Amino acid sequence: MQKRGKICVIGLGYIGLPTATMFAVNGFEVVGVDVQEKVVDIINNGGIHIEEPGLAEMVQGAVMEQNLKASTTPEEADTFIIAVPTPLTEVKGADLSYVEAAARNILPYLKKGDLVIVESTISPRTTTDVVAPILNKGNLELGEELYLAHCPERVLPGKIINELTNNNRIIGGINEKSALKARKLYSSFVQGEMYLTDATTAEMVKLMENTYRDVNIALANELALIAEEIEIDVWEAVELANKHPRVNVHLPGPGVGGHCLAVDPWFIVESSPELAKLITLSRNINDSMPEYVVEKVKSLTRNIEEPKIAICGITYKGNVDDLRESPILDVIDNLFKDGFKLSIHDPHVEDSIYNLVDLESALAEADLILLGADHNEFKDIDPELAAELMNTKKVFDTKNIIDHDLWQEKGFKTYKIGDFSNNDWQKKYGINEFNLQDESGVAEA
Ligand code: SAJ
Repeated sequence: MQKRGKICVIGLGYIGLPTATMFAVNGFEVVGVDVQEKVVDIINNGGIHIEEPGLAEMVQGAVMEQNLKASTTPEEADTFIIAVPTPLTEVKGADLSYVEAAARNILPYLKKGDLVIVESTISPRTTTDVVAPILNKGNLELGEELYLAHCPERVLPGKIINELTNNNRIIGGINEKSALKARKLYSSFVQGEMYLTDATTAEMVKLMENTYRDVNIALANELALIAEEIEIDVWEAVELANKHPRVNVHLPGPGVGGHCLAVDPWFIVESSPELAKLITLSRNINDSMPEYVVEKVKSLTRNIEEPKIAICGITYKGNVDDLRESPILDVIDNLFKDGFKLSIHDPHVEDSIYNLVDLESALAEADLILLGADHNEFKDIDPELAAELMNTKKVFDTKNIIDHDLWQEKGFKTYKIGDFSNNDWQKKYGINEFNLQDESGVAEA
């Protein structure tokens, strides 16, 4: 079959691999480039190294049909898509070194008429002030002979294939010709609307989307703590508030993780530190949630000698295998430092660092289950089985996923973030007074 063109995708991670695959199954010849040889080998053998529903079959098919291959070096192509990570620097700025390296690496392979697209999330003005100057070092006139656009990815891990197809897309060109060329490319599979703008606006749109969500989650977390103080259940209150047609309060949780919400707002703070007051405060509120969880765990186990905590779910959110910026990892580190015995279970993660065990081993002789991620599997944990295995029947459900009535019927004390009603220890002692003793002088759990 006649190919629609050749695409070279730099970076085969959570965004690069699904994007490369979508183009490959839609008529393009695609070479995906990654610095990790292991990743390249896995893909060339038709496998995948990340968890994403529907992706494995697509990669396998595309590799078998020879529409997709992986390599450690770029090749000549008509389009180059940069989808490498932009981590936080130590001072919470955007580390653009991978984007810069990718732009430098493709330079020798660029020819007249090619299009370069940056999909990585980048700080304001990176396309024009960082990427363009690198590409300008070649002998092609940018905007006339070589086209450049920023088309931020906006897909939700766990739903990437569907969202790549159906989401609206922002196309930010360094000039109109670049934007039009990029739109034509994505129209090969994107069914959502495509909105053309300039590159800097596109950069800011992407950052604004994740900042909007982060700020709203910070609000939900703040409201959760207030709910405990005024003795109501925040989950019920949020549900009722959201009955209003113009209100969408987000949900509280153990913190905000992932490589997007916990990172992107800092890029705005870095570029406008004096002005980004609310954004900074929200980041700090969300970053303080793991500490709150640790304090609660201490409080809930304070009269148990050498309590064992069964931590279920360590990913940054449910039904993914991604540990990046996961707030539960902070919780684990702190509980570990405080000398707690921990047994850790996560059916989505293969990792040697955390000594992961199966569910039953995790629950055996535990004094508290700490549910840290809303994996579907956890909704079905049988409280009777848990009761048989555990020493103390307590669950702290940070994502509010279990059926609390059912667990309570089976003799468990269940706890949520932002809920006063189940927290009988609080009724007695007041919300922030951890480690207090009851009238008899015996510390209560
Ligand atoms: N979370 C809450 N409360 C909520 C919603 C989420 O505490 O009400 C937490 C989650 O548990 C998780 C974190 O926030 O720790 C982030 O999860 P998420 O599902 O909100 O987002 P991500 O990081 O998986 O993906 C986001 C998406 N952005 C938006 O929805 C605006 C996605 O569309 C982006 O493509 C992605 O960031 C990205 O790559 O930037």
